[in-house]
Amino acid sequence: MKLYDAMTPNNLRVHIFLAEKGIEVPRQWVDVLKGGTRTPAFLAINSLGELPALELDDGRILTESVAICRYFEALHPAPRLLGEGAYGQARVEMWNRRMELYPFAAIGDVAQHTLGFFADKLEQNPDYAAAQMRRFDKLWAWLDSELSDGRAFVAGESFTIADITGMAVLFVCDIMEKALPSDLVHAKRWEEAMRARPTFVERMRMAA
Ligand SMILES: N[C@@H](CCC(=O)N[C@@H](CS)C(=O)NCC(=O)O)C(=O)O
Repeated sequence: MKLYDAMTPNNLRVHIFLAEKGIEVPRQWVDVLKGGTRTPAFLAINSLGELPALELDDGRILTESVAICRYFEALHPAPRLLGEGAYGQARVEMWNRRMELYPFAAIGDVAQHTLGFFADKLEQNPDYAAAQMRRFDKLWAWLDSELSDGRAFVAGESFTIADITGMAVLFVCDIMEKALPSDLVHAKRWEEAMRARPTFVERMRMAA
């Protein structure tokens, strides 16, 4: 088994997922900034030219960070990061989708429409980037209001993949030098807890 890896926001999701479960997987580092995801050899692994990708021992490939996480959850169920039981699993899915489709996608669009690295990948639009940043600010306030019920984690009282997707949001905010508002006390409480979590601290140390 081999994980095609780099210190990108989506790889961070898989890193944290594996680290929380204590799973070690051989990695092949891909130099994203030098175009390592855009070579014919890598496009044969993932035709979208994106990380992460997981190659199984028999050569089968899985891409999409959540699909890769789901594969490891099935192999190593404890601790459960995708929820437990019919309601629990659906609730974690709901919250992971919400975190992915709203704050992560919004700040991701800001990055993609701003950073030179993406200039040849999509038509960058600075006005759209600014609008997505305003959208992100509203979504962070929405998350704050959701967390005002005092729950410890995004999907409830245990740490799940929904928090991990939130950590990826924090990582992109750091890359974009976007400070999160300190007056949103519930979102701030959650943010501080995530930034103090050993698996996140370790990944940030590796990224530095
Ligand atoms: N939906 C995909 C998104 C993957 C993705 O956007 N990967 C980025 C890094 S966060 C990438 O590899 N970009 C390389 C490139 O654009 O060349 C997933 O979750 O795996």
